[in-house]
Amino acid sequence: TAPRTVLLTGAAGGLGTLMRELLPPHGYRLRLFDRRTIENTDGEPDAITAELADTGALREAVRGVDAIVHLAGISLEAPFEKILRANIEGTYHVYEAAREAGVRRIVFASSNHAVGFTPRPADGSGAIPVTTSRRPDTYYGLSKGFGEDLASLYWDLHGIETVSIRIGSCFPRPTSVRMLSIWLSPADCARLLHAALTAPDVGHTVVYGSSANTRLWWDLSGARALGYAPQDDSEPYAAELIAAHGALDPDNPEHTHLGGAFCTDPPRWPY
Ligand code: NAI
Ligand code: 15L
Repeated sequence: TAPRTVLLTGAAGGLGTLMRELLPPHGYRLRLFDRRTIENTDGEPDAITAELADTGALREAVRGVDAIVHLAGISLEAPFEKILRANIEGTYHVYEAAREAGVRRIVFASSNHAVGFTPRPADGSGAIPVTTSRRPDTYYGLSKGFGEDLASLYWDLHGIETVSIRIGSCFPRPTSVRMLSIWLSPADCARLLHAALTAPDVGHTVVYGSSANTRLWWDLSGARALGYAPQDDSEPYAAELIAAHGALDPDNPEHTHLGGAFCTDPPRWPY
């Protein structure tokens, strides 16, 4: 069958850059969207440089696509007004463009920070359910809760299906002890996006996004139910990271909640 055409917003970002490599082998042709110029688009002429606030550009971007993977937005803490424009209004514009164009499936990059003030469970317990109450740790996390609810509304009202993935930490390798529990390897991220794009009848489904980590903090069964079969585990990095940084310390506020430092001194969006 022909590759499905997917609009990838946030394509110039860290995750977007990784997914540009890792999604096409699963059978996708990507159209790219970002406010920043997307580098090295030789084989991918289908790249649009625009703000999410540019509804005309978004309307063009969604035309003819089968689905949207919505990664664009502020990915760290920022003043409320900036979060409002990029993440809250921006995500609304994406859903409106999808509705107008008849796009039936969106994958929304939610975040662990939607529930970041949830106390950290025991390593490996997988104890945090997807139904746990929202406990955002930042305006950033709050905006991700908004995105999940917007997805729910557009399913109930307009029949647009969404998988909201509360991503842990998706980077080429884990770089902190906390990440041993919530790491999502880039290859597993592509597997999870593929599952979220192809699973039937998802309505609006919220799942956690991580690899099959030995020290897992949350319940991965929702993601697995979509057909996701993670292949990676952060455990091979554990000894080195614990030697460098020390084990999780129950007296360190950065280590007592799922959101880590976002609960105490969140990293700030630099732009
Ligand atoms: P990133 O900050 O590297 O990339 C975000 C991209 O969105 C940037 O290229 C930026 O230019 C673009 N963008 C921001 N505001 C925009 C706007 N108003 N209009 C158009 N483009 C805009 O972030 P990263 O790490 O690639 O994350 C991608 C998505 O996944 C974000 O939504 C983030 O919140 C979410 N996420 C990422 C996690 C991770 O571990 N990388 C963890 C949890 C969630
Ligand atoms: C996120 O939501 C951020 O976008 C990402 O940069 C990481 O900080 C990640 O969470 C995390 O919690 O490690």
